[in-house]
Amino acid sequence: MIEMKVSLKKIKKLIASPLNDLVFKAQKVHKKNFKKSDVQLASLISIKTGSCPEDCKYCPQSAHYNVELKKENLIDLEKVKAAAIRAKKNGADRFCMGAAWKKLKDGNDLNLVVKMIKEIKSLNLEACVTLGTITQNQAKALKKAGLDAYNHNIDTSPEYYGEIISTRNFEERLDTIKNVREAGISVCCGGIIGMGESWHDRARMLEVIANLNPQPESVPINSLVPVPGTPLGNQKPIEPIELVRMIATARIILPKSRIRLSAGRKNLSNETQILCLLSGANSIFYGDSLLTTANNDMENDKKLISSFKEVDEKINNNIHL
Ligand code: SAM
Ligand code: DTB
Ligand code: SF4
Repeated sequence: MIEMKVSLKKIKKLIASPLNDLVFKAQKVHKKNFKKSDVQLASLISIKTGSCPEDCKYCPQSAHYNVELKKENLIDLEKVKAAAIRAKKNGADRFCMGAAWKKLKDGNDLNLVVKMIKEIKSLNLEACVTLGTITQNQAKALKKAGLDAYNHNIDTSPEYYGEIISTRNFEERLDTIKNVREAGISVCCGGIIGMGESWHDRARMLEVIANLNPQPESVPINSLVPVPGTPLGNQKPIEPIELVRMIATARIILPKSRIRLSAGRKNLSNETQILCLLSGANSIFYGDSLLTTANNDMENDKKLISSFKEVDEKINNNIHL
């Protein structure tokens, strides 16, 4: 297979193109690659909360900052099972478990996570975990348990990475992604906007993601949730259209990936969210909370998805004319 490189120049040209051209292009790519109005609902649970040794400046779970947070050791299987059953009843398709670890430990932690994955799979949900750095053998064990996807974000550009995290480097992130891929688990890899990065950094982040070979099946685009007590707690929110530009560009250069409109939806109007879905996002995090912060109301989300489907149908059938 010939590897097609997505160039930084192309990405920058897309991101900066007139909004209607960008969104139109993204819609064409989207319609070619996905069934219309297919929006996956992914629910999240934090299985181990806070006291993380890493110093990610955006993260309320880092032990380096003074954040009001209920810390919790690895929770038990029954709690996960109950949450997954609830998520399924509420209509979720995918269940993602996150742990505030630098790396996964063999023994009790790995064994319990394996049991959790089996439980999720027995409910016929897609299973995703995000547990920090993992080794080749751990990736194999997670795959054997039935894990569908592993989330490991690069978060920002390689150049800006050091401004945001000092306790690990960018290359280590790529190593774990490689271990996940080689074990046959699908890759979920995205990042965050709104951390003070430039448009160059945003384009570079997309460049790295789009040139993973094969491309990640799933790409979460998070907007920073500024949490008081973290170094980015006072960060100014992004303009909603900046997010639309990121999503539409991601859709074009990652034509077959599921682009996830992720953290930060609480600050977005319904209209902005619909515009994100029309620009190529085809998943949201769904449920009362993200990992440690609040998420949008589920009833409102159900209404949002049905208004999106309505608008999308109209566009498909040209009855808006
Ligand atoms: N500890 C593991 C790791 O960092 O890979 C897994 C959990 S970590 C919380 C998962 C992802 O959540 C991060 O990579 C980051 O992209 C996102 N995240 C964390 N805090 C956030 C915030 N305040 N706003 C937006 N995204 C955030
Ligand atoms: C991802 O990219 N975003 C989700 C999921 N992967 C694990 C996490 C968002 C966390 C937002 C802050 C919080 O709730 O702690
Ligand atoms: Fe720890 Fe992950 Fe938060 Fe970084 S993003 S502090 S690694 S939980």
